[in-house]
Amino acid sequence: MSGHGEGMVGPGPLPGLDDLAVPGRPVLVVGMRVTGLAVARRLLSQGVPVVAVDDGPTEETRAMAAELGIALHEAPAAPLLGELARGAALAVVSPGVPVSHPVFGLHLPVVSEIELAGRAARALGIPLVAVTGTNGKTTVTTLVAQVLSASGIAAVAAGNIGPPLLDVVATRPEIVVAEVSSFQLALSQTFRPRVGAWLNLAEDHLDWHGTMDHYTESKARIWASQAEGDVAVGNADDPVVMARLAGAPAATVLTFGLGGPAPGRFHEEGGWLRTPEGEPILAVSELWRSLPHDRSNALAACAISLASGGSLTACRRVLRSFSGLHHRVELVGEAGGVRWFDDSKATTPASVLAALSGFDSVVLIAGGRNKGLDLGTLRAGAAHLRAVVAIGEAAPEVEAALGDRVPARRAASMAEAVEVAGQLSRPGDVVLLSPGCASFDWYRSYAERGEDFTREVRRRIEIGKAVV
Ligand code: UMA
Ligand code: ADP
Repeated sequence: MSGHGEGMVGPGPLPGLDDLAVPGRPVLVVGMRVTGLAVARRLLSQGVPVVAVDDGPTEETRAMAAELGIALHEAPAAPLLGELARGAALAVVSPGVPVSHPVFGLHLPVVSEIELAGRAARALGIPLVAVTGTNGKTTVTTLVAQVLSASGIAAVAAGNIGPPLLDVVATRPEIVVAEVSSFQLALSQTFRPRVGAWLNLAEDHLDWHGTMDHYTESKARIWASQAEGDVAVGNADDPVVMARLAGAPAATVLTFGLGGPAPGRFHEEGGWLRTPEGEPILAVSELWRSLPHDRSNALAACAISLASGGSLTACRRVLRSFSGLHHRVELVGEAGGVRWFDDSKATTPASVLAALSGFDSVVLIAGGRNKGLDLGTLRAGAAHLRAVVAIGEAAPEVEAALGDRVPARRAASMAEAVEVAGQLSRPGDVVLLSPGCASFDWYRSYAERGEDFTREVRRRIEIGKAVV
């Protein structure tokens, strides 16, 4: 079967996948976008037949399946799916396929792509550093990859952050820093990072997981297969993470937290980020920004990087030069004494509250597609608000959460939201797009939502300048 998708699959067959395959029987790949295509290409290149299922294919999906020469079953009804499952050795499902999908319960082993990637990495001796948590994964993963690179270790960031882990492992890098989501962990069996970090836990993705218990158990899988020689890193300020860390099987446990020194804890003291031994890493004032979650993320990145072979000098250099990621409390512009921030990546109430904690008087633009979360928790940030502009499908929930505390207005488009927020703001205020919800009601991604906001804000600022 070689020849399919050549040039995108890395050099040579990957070891470590044989245990999962049954000669002559296909693997059922469910979901054919970024993850599914990577899995299909990899398996085909190794001579494993693939049958694909996608419940919402696009023209591109169809074209890719045709190019790979595989059968694509579009939203198969239960009998056909059952028949495909009976013939298959295994199903590999994409992260977006929820546990309520009928592929579960068909007496067919079901795994995620990181399970395949983890097996291959182990067989190749490529160390995996994995980062999970409700919020801060991408920021910390980016920082760790940068610190390792600055330490002279050729590290590659992969996983939920963008490039599928399987694709990256296939290029045989020196080390991989993997951002792993609860979806990916939920269907892992033997995934064993050399260094595994769990940053925090708050309500998220309940539309996928069904219950908070299932979400928590999925996250806890980051540590479940660790053993001798591995390092577990957890957040000392998060009681659920700490409770799970107490039972983690890793030989070495490190923590990070803002609550002062303790054995094995990267901490803050006297205005400095410090190692567990009290050695100064960096003054908090030298960070790109110093909201509590920024300091926590910086400490986490140091703990993970040093446990993965990075140097303290590189931690200092990277933390000094880092300026934050796009769409995460990013300053878009300032006009008339009002600063406008894009925090479109805030898709949970917890991340909205983290952003609000940095400002005194905010006009908040919030709403979108709720992921099954209690938006009532936004009330904890009411003291920081001047007003709220509710958008998208969850607008009534945002109004119900905050409408009795602060003025609330509804907007039917981003342009209107920006206009209304401008009217409600006063000099010295911040206007913050921090939706606490997914973007899929109006957009294809949080990035598209952030770009739309940025465009509207810039337009408004330009018009303001022209009027003056
Ligand atoms: N599909 C089905 N049946 C379903 C659900 C989806 O067939 O029941 C199909 C869709 O029609 C589509 C495909 O599955 O064709 C989409 O699969 P997917 O949603 O898993 O998306 P991928 O393109 O494979 O991207 C995934 C991650 N997406 C999700 O977790 C939802 C990407 O994370 C990740 O970057 C990528 O793999 C590579 O690892 C995105 C994300 O939103 C950024 N992640 C969540 C988050 O960060 O909050 C966890
Ligand atoms: P993730 O990859 O887990 O979604 P990101 O680094 O992309 O995390 O940040 C997503 C959102 O969460 C942004 O709004 C960001 O400001 C916020 N955030 C980042 N780190 C934390 C943290 N440690 N606690 C709470 N919120 C955070």
